[in-house]
This record gives sequence, C-alpha cells and structure tokens, in this order.
Amino acid sequence: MPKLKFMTLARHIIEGEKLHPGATGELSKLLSDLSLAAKVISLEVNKAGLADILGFTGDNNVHGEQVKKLDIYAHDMMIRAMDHGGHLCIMASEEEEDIIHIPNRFRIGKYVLLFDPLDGSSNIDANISIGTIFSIYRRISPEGEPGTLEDCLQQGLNQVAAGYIVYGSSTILVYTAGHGVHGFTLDPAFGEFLLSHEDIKTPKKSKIYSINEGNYKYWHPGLKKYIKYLQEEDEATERPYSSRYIGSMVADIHRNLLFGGIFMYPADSRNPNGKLRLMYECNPMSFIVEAAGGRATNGKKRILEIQPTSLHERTPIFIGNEEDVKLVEEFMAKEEVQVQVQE
Ligand code: FDP
Repeated sequence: MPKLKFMTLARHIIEGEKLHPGATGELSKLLSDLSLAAKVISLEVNKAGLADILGFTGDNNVHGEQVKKLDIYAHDMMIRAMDHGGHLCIMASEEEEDIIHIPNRFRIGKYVLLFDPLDGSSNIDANISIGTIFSIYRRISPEGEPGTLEDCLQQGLNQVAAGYIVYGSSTILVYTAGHGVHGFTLDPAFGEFLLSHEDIKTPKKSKIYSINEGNYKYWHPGLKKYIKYLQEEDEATERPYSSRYIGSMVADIHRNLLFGGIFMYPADSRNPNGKLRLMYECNPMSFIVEAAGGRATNGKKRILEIQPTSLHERTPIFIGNEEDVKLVEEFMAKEEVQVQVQE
C-alpha cells in the first residue's frame, strides 16, 4: 500500500477549499469547529464506565458538576462548539424536539447544521462503536436573520457537506464536501486527525448484509425473499453472503463503506416508516455513500430526494453497494406486483 501524505484534517479542508474558486473559507472553519467537538466527545466516550469506578455519587462528579448521559453530553458539546463561530444560522439535533437558534450575541451565518450527537447510544455500556453524524446545508431564508425550520427541512440533495465520526478501536472522522470521501484517524498523541483513508470508493457489489433479522416476521414479503436469496449457495454470485449487524448504524455503514455491504433498516408491519431518522442519520449517510459510488433508497425512492416535512421524521433505508441495493428494490417491487394482482 502506498504511504499516505502526512496530512492533517485542517490542512485537507483548506486544500479542498482551494478547489472551489470564490469560497469564503466559512465552510472550512465550520468543519474545523466540528472536528474540535469530535475530539472532545471522543475523549469523553473513552472515559465511559469510569464514572462508577471513580466513585461519582448520584448525578454529580468530583467537580460538583452533573454527570450527564453521554448522548446529552455530546449534544451539549456540539452546540457549545458550534454556536459562536459565526457560520451557522440554525441547528437541529436528534436529541432536541425543536430547532436550536444561535444566541443573539453571536453573528448569524449562512449555514445550517443538523446532527445526531451519539448514534448507536444503546451500545455505549458494552464498549461497542458509536458515532456522531452531521449534515450541513446552505440556508434558504434571507441572510442576516435568524434561521428557520424551512432551512432545516431541505432535501438531502442540497447538503453541501456531511460526515461522521466513529468512536471505535480508534476514532475516525469521514467527510465529504463535494470532492471525494475522505477518512482521518485521530492520533491520540498529537490530538490531530490525520488522513488515513484518501478518496474512499465503495465496491459495486458486496458479500455482506446488515439488518436486524429479529424483525423478520414483520417484513415485506419481497425483503424476506431477498434475505433468503442472500443465504443460498451460488458460486457465481458469491453467495451465501455474510451477516454483520452491530446495531450501531454509523459503525455498520462505515464498515460496509470500506469493505462493501448493504445496510438495511426497513419498514415493517409494526413500524411503517422504519426506525432511522431522515434528517440526522439517513440523509448524511446517503450523501456520503453516494459520493463514494454507492446507492441509498427507501426501497422505491432515492433518500436524498425525499422532501422532509418534519424534523424528526423516520424513513426506511437500504444503503450500500449499488448492485445490492438495486437487487433488494427489485425483490420488493416483484412482490408488490403480485400482491396487486391478487387484489
Ligand atoms: P440506537 O437505538 O442504539 O441509537 O439510531 C438508532 C440506532 O441505534 C442505530 O444506530 C442502529 O442501527 C439502530 O438504532 C438499531 O436498531 P435495532 O436495535 O432495532 O436493530
């Protein structure tokens, strides 16, 4: 493997900006602020579990501060890192019901930030990889005024950048701002994100599928057939596939992005819109996977083309390698036709 250039995230962002004539540098600064939040959250995630050992009592730690659940900590940290840079006009977080305004004392900028502060948080206590996901849009409301809900409810296609940080065996930040998908690993000694995965391209076809099979009974008949198909033996199509499901979307998709794989969180008879959130999870991950050459749909429609109607809406998602996602769509469409014919 050729050695990568010694490139920090900060330098990479500045170099990327030079590719866009007329860029003001605001997006670069915004991304740098985000990487600072990621470093702080990473440090705190690595301390998970120590609160009990160090004898924190009740809700207070040794400094007399409240011990917060990690997802609330990450939510607060994102806001603290991002509200005063002068680049944002509005934010929204998976952890908060309403839009988050920029305090009056700070400059109001032209970008919109949506984030899931800690995805996969039910895995924290088992030391399983979790992550932060972010999505950046340009505002559509007039500049200089506070941002609005409409600024947040844009189609995923309008994203100008998106990324995620996985807190795993190491901390990695992956982002795209329209010139490829790049991954940076946090060097704990320097406290810097260093380029480790340049211009990530996901394979066209894979051998891995990721889905919560416990929900099998409630799935669409076409999806049931597709999963059974993946489990059959056939050398030509490299079946059976391997099943890999961490239950932490950001980590599952990161693995599939690198090695190839399809991740699915479908609709089922109990949850007609699936489980995952369009604005905080599906749009940013779809933007990244598409930029790496993959595909992401709700089974019928491209995720990035869904017009959101509310901040916390959910959508089914099929995301990963192009051929695999197309195939599951075909399986489901075939069954749809049969159901209609029977009716
Ligand atoms: P979690 O509930 O732990 O936050 O976003 C929700 C999410 O995790 C995803 O990260 C994950 O892929 C999914 O839920 C897991 O859901 P199931 O437990 O239903 O499989």
